[in-house]
Amino acid sequence: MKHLPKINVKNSGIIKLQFFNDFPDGNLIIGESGKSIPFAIKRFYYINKLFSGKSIRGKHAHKKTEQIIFCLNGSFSLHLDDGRKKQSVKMDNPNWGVRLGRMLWHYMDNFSRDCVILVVANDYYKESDYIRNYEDFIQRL
Ligand code: T46
Repeated sequence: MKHLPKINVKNSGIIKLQFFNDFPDGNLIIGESGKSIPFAIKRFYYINKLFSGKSIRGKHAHKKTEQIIFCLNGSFSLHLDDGRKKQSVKMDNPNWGVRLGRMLWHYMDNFSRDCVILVVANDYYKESDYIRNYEDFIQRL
């Protein structure tokens, strides 16, 4: 698999999916809970129509929720910060995702017009699980 980035921040990493490209009619990419996806999926959401080009999403960390973010189409930049190390990853391949583990500040920008993002999570939405202030995030580490 080419262009597989190395992740150096804590509570993250690359999640590789099973990939079949031997069909004449397109690709098939598979994730399974407890196998490539290291938790039981309780929720998923996708983000599309990022037309403005100047959008910034994220800018928060989660206290307990674990997620994996995928770029299903197009591309975007994912910025990760564990409080000590920072890393930016170009997301442009649906065959792999990035783990957004607990206490990992992250935001996304530089979206292509055709970008479609999928996120799978191990818990339901709870606003109380979000840390949306960076100083608060640093203090809680
Ligand atoms: C994350 C990044 C990658 C819900 O009601 N339920 C949900 O499951 C989600 C994800 C959001 N919401 C509400 C909360 C806000 O009122 O939708 C609104 C927009 O959410 P937010 O500003 O957090 O969206 P993003 O794109 O900045 O962040 C999202 C996820 O919220 C977050 O967990 O890690 O994508």
